[in-house]
Amino acid sequence: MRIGPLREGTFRSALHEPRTAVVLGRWLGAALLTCFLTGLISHVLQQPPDWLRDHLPSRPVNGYRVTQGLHVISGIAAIPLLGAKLWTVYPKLFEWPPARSVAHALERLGIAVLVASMLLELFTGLLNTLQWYPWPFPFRQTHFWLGWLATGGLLLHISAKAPLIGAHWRRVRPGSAQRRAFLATVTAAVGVVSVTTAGQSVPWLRAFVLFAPRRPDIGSQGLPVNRTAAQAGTTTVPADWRLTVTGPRPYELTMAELLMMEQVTAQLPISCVEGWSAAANWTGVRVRDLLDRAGAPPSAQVRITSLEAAGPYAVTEMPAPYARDPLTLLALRVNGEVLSADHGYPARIIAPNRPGVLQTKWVARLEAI
Ligand SMILES: Nc1nc2c(c(=O)[nH]1)N[C@H]1C(S)=C(S)[C@@H](COP(=O)(O)O)O[C@H]1N2
Ligand SMILES: [Mo]
Repeated sequence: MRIGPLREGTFRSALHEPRTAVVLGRWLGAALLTCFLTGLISHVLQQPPDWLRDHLPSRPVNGYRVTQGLHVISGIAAIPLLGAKLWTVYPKLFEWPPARSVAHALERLGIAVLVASMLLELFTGLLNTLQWYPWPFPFRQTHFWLGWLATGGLLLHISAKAPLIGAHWRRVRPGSAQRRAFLATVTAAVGVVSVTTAGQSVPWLRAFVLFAPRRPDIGSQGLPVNRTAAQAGTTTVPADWRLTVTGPRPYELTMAELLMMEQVTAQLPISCVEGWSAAANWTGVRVRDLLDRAGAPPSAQVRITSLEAAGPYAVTEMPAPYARDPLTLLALRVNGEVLSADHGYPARIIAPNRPGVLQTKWVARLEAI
């Protein structure tokens, strides 16, 4: 049976050893933990459980910009780290005998689940940053559950390996030149993929955005556009467009009437779940003022309906903490100009500390619920 890679002495590199695995594992663990926690934040903001809905924080204004930027950067940094970690340990795949005991067999099965879910998780996440969905399942739910599976598998793996990790946590002998070179190469790879991606959310790294799908300063009116008016079928807005606001005292407003209300300007970012973010100056009417005028109670949530006929973001819901925030606007202008069709003309929602997907464009209707 001991043929091919199963033969003794097939793997000669001195780097297939626990100290290298532990050093890489620490970095990888830190990246994955950051990625998991920031991913949970993103999930909760997009789909809050009922008990949390009224307690979501609308501040800090840039909160989601930071957490989602970190989510994408740490996920991308994890890719070369995982590659290096798997390379370090892959001779174990050909261990002989394949299972020494039931416990050993279970541990190997656990590692199979861990590696498979981790690879799929990072792969789906990476493709999502490119807005490419070549699979039949819904991205967000799959990414969420795979995240739990991978993190659970990781915790089991760490506890199973705790004695080995402990034994190699501190350096006992000076590291070999070969290991230093390997770790330096991995560090360089992580640095390059992180820095060339981070510029999509970190303004002072903008010059290095090579790998990121977006440059946050390129697009209509100086902002990127994720879904254009042409894609959404909203290039022509009906001439008799009116904003409908429902509540105890429903009403409609023309654009001229909206412009007669108090106009507020706020600097707020669009923070896309795919990792890019960009700040802009938005001017418009406070959502709070519109709801008060309809007699909605302070605890009311708002259902926002777009002119967009179909699409996952044609209708969104905004919990009360955002609706009451004085910075949450029904924006009519961006950076001093009337919104372009691609940025949501005639009106769009912009709220602090919110995922970009929920900043609804081409708004037609606000319902206090
Ligand atoms: N009606 C509607 N609004 C939408 C979307 C959409 O598909 N339909 N896309 C959202 C997404 S994913 C993001 S990141 C932001 C992008 O805003 P921008 O195109 O104005 O930069 O708009 C959001 N608003
Ligand atoms: Mo987005």
